[in-house]
Amino acid sequence: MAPISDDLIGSLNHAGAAAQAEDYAALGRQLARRGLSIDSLTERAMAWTVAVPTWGVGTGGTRFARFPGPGEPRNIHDKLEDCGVIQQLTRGTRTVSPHFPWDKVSDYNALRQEAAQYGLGFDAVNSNTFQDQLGQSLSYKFGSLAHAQAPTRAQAVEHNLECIEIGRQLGSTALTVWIGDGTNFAGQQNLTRMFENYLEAAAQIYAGLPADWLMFIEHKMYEPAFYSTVISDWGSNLIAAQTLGPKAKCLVDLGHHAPNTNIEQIVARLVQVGKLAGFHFNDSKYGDDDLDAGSVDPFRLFLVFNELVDAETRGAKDFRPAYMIDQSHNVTDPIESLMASAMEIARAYLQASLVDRAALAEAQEANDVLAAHRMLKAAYITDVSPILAEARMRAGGALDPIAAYRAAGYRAQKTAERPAVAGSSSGIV
Ligand SMILES: [Mn+2]
Repeated sequence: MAPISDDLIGSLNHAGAAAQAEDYAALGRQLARRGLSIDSLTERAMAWTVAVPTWGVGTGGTRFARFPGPGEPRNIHDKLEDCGVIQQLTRGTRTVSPHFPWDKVSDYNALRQEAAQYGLGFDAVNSNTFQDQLGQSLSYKFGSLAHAQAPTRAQAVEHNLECIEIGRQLGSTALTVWIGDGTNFAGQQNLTRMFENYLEAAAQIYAGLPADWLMFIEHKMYEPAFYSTVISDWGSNLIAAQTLGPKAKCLVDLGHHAPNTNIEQIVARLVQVGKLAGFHFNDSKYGDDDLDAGSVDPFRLFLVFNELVDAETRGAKDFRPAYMIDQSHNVTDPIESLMASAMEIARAYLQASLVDRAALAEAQEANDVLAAHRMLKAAYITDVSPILAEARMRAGGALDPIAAYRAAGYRAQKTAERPAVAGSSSGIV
């Protein structure tokens, strides 16, 4: 079940094939002079995948307003179709990350098969105790897992256990937990007791994890709480993960740190202690902006991947990070933004793969500062676009996914098929 015509993709690829072959050959010669095989890099690009969040295909919003886009997905079925387009054209987004209760259905086995028809599987499931649902008995206004009152904490634990059960049916093997719990006023709550409440409740979720599952804990500096947040930084996150046990790991969302924080160093630390769960990729200028990956600071994205590829190369212990996009698209077509972001993330991964790790270690050993730095820069400024395009084309995707998407007229078609509905949810965590 292909949302876009394969014939259209084929004819567009055919039109661009000669120029692609020329660019690929030229880059191949340049990389060969540097001792790198373009074919093995292309294979590496073809093996790469990053998960798309189901909420990312809808238009996001801010706390001021949401400006709905035309032909938005109305439910999980529409969302899977849109994620299917992203995978069909880019071939680098083979899983989706669902969010509950937003993506609830009555038959998860059927949903799993529906996703498989688009070539999609399910990544980590996300719980939601940061808003109240219709008919919910206790409110999360003053918190969920860290709430002052035990019945509210128990309700939040129960929801997470339900998410695990749904995820099990979908073939997922991880639960991502982000809570908005915190305070807006000094004195509102006891800072220590809140964290103790969280740890006790999280331990009950942890106890419900199947043997092969992981629990991803996501920290975020502030928002919706603005005075204190329970899991505000990687320190609190690491304490929680270490307290809970080996199946709990720390998820890094690139927008959830103070401005100018050295995120790549946090990544290195978490890798070193075997506690890196994975990523929520996006970009940021000031805070949790959820801008498109690589759109503000592509060099930082590269430096994060430099740590990841370094860890992969040296076979770091317990290193199998889950990669996911977490963005809010307010002024672009979400499908275009997600395709562009997936390609930027793959680009950073590939650029980091160009670094000669042995030569870099030698320069570091000799304290040859500029040589070491220039090795990173040489990798970063290499335009690997022809490799990414080749990988897409060989896997049956589009040479230029955004051009193919526009030529297919998918959005206009969906605008006719999907009348707008009021109150559709969008996520910003
Ligand atoms: Mn996130």
